Amino acid sequence: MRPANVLFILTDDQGYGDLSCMGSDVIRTPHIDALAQSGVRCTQWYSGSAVCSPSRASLLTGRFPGNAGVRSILSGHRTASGMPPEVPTLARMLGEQGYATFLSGKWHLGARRACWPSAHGFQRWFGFLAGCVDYFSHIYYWEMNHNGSNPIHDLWEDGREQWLEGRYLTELISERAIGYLQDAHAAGRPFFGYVAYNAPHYPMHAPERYRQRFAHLPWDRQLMAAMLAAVDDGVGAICSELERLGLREDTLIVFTSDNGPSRESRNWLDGTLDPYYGGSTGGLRGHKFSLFDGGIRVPGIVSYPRGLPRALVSDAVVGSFDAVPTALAACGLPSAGYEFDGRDVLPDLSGASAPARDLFWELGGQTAIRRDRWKLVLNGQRVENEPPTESVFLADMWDDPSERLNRAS
Ligand SMILES: [Ca+2]
Repeated sequence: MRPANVLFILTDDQGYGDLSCMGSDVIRTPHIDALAQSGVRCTQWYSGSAVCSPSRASLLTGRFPGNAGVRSILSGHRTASGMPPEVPTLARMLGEQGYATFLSGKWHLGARRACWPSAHGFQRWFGFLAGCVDYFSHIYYWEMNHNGSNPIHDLWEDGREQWLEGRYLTELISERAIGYLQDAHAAGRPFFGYVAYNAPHYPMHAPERYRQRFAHLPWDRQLMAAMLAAVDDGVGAICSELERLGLREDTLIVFTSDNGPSRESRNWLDGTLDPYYGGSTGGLRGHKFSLFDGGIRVPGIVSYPRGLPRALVSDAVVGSFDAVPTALAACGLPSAGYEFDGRDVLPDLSGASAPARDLFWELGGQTAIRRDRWKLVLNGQRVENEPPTESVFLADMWDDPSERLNRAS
């Protein structure tokens, strides 16, 4: 049997409700919906954190973020420290087994050279190192508005700065991902690809050709829908290329988001402080930055035609911390020797009943634990910079997935 390929496709600040197959009434994602039809769509998929860097560390290492050495959002200036290089990522694990490894998209796990993707096992990489860039100039403005530092150009390929001004970043990320998987195929090597779209993270930029598709929507939903349409086209192109190369059956694809939708007031990068409401949690409580489910329960799709059922909807409690051990299992490689908080969830996603376990999150002063039907949140905030709503909040997630009724009071 040919070795499995692995593809992680990550979006940024995409809410639980922001796919058409997750019930959105305005967003249209036919290619991602088709991906879900080709595998398992998870209704209780959790990210490792409610913000970018810790969530990405968890996805790439199979650990809860603190155990990967990343507990908070990392800075984006060129000397910013990042995830400790000694923490093994899936790129390093599979690279050591002869896999081609590549990243196309957002890194946000350290901008200094010692923390670059190449230091974490990615043999090829294209994209940017900070938390967000202008989608057309690829300049990181956020820190300029935040602490007065200069804007920083932030687009790279294999360690060399790339000047591709005017090209829409979402399309560039899709193009490079396809190029890298073509190169791996031409070299006769299995691959691990990490396609990390920064859409729909602010700044809210989308070319007119995508906005036109949603001209009937109010502007905030229009932009969200347009940015996700560009991602959806990219996912469709990647899947089509895998089909064309005869690789689709053998490729495990994990599609998810790094955290819930942003309601931050700095989305415009121009000094405007206007909370953005364009993303949807699908009715879950809280947003990005919150350890209520709106911040951490996100879209989750796992497609592996060779090893998983098709068109299955699963309510197994699983998440991004499971992606690495699951990928190793799909590749037929042992997990022994690695420290994981997640586990291989191929059995869970095939419909088998799995042993219960505790899931854990921490962010600033917030802590959360999910055990079976119960979820405990300590000092939970709904959005960034608001005081906690309650010091202790216990929810029955089976009866009350929106965390409305506090069973601890
Ligand atoms: Ca994010």
